[in-house]
Amino acid sequence: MKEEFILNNLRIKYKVISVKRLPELQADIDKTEQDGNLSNLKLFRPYINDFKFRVPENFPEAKYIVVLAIEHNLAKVNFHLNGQKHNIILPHDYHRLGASVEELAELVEKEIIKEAGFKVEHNRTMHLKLLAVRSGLGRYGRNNICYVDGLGSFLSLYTFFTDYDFQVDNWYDLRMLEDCEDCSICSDNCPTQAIPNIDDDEFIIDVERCLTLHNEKLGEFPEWLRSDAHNSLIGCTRCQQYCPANTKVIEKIIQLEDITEEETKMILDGRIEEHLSLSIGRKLRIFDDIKNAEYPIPLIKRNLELLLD
Ligand code: B12
Ligand code: SF4
Ligand code: SF4
Repeated sequence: MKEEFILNNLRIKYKVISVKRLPELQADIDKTEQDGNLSNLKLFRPYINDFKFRVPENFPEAKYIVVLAIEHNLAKVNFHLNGQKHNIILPHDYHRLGASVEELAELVEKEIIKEAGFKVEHNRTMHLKLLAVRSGLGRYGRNNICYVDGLGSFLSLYTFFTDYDFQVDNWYDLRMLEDCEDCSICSDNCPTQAIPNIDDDEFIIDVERCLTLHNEKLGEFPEWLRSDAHNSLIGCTRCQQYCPANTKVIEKIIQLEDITEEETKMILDGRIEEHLSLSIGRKLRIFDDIKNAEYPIPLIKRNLELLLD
């Protein structure tokens, strides 16, 4: 079975996993919780509170889950200020993927299922890395991120339930990348020491220390967080940037449209002018609507100031 496609110039790989495996997937998470490895921090819990490995209530006939890994590369953007150009990284998870959920659903229907009459429904309430690793699509890196052969870690994961019966039983151990065995580059480069040391028998990062948890939301930074830890407009790239398993994909950078002097000044002055804000949101590919922006201008202002300092 062909398990790789190109859509809108993006490489896509997939695997399927039977819904019969859902209780075992939930048991993985329950065990992580029981072992005390799932942080209770108020800032973290809302990300996963609604997650549950189960068949959706409105789709009881679902038989399989299709797990897609879609190429999603790092982006860079120039902010112009006082005659200077500041080239800043916007990690892959923050700028919009070059394919919509509808296009991905269509790919599942037409290229993967290939038979008419089956339902395909996107799901947002499951732990995606675990699904990808258990289905055999990817493996965990020491940095706790999922790697897929040929895509490295610069990818986004999507899942769709379907009532089509693939008649396969994919189920793999929780595997770590072979490259990680004698490597500690991500742990050495993590600016907040969130990644377990090579000698630790641990595979889950200390999410409370992960810079991303703190800088992708508006709010106060914890006192221990040094301002020089910040390296990207939102999130952090340090544990993927120098990873040997990313050598082939790290150079595939998307250059976004420059943010002009006028736009940079508007951000830094803390003003919100609708037309400039919209233009910034579109250039960064992070929002089209300033009222419902997940990463609004005040968040960009706070993070940009830290980087320019
Ligand atoms: C919550 C969340 C966060 C939190 C917590 C991160 C974390 N490590 O869990 C914060 C805000 C910190 C975060 C940060 C980032 N995130 Co995030 N995040 C999520 C989210 C919503 C849920 C993740 C989750 O379920 N965590 C709970 C933990 C317990 O799950 P787990 O990591 O799979 O844990 C398993 C392993 O540890 C394993 N395990 C146990 N024992 C053993 C033994 C061995 C040998 C092995 C190998 C494994 C193993 O068991 C655990 C489960 O039982 C997903 C989207 C989704 N719906 O899944 C995106 C997601 C994981 N994030 C993503 C990204 C890109 C990032 C960032 C890179 C963004 C950035 N550039 O800054 C960083 C990376 C930080 C890092 N090093 O992990 C992508 C990852 C893509 C990929 N290639 O894996 C996802 C899938 C979103 C997407 N759109 O595709 N994220
Ligand atoms: S930097 Fe090294 S240890 Fe970390 S994920 Fe990459 S290969 Fe594994
Ligand atoms: S995203 Fe940054 S802070 Fe979080 S684990 Fe990776 S290197 Fe550390």
